[in-house]
Amino acid sequence: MRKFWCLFFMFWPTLAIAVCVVAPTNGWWFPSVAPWELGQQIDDLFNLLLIITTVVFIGTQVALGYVLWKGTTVKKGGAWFSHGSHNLEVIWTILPAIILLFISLYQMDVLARIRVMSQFPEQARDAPVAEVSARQFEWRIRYPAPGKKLMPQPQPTDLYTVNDLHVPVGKPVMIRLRSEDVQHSFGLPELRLMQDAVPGLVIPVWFQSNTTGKYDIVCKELCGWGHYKMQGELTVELQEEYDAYLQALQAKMNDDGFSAEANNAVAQSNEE
Ligand SMILES: [Cu+2]
Repeated sequence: MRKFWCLFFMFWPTLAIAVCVVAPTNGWWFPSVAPWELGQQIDDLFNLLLIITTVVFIGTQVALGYVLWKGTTVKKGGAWFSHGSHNLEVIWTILPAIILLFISLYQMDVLARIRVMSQFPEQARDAPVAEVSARQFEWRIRYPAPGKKLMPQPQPTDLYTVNDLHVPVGKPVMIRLRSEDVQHSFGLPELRLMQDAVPGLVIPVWFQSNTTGKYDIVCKELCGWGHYKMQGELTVELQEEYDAYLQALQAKMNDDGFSAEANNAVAQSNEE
């Protein structure tokens, strides 16, 4: 019976590792990374952390399995006790400390490029393409009118969409991320990007896609009952298509009688 329990407890970590090994080839892994340098670097960082944790996981599970198996052969009354090993404790304190220190230093450069605004590409920093406001349960998007700059405060000429973000291909773009109610998280899985949207803060986020196409925008923070349906679409298109899109959006809003007053009303309700 003791052998059964030993095998039972060892079965689960073995199964977990087996699933992880076959996952990438079965499409149970991340979507493939969009072609941009920082996305690839984030992916590489993730893989490095995965390798480190996998090695540690296998090591500890093998040690656990060894101890369990040894325990199955102990005769009644034959158990031995240990008061621990000073040397072992020093090793398993210092070794993780060194690994954690290495990780924290190693990832600093990539983290700074994503998070620190002074490290953003100048082109993106100077001209945010849109303001994305998360709210239960949608992404509200405010663009400046064609040829205008996005201002911190909503302008009468601004253009609005919901769950539909367009950006030009091949150049760094920046959005201003806000939340109108609770905490959300703006996620672009294919670009390996994730940023919390925090009420009361305007957080700059930059990214770049070097191929045209459509990507998912998902909420990565449980934000209420409708969290699951908080999905948008990122369309990366040629500069001409992007310009035409904004023109068409402007024409549509004019046709719909989406006047400056109405715009202001939306803007004000956004502010509340
Ligand atoms: Cu959300």
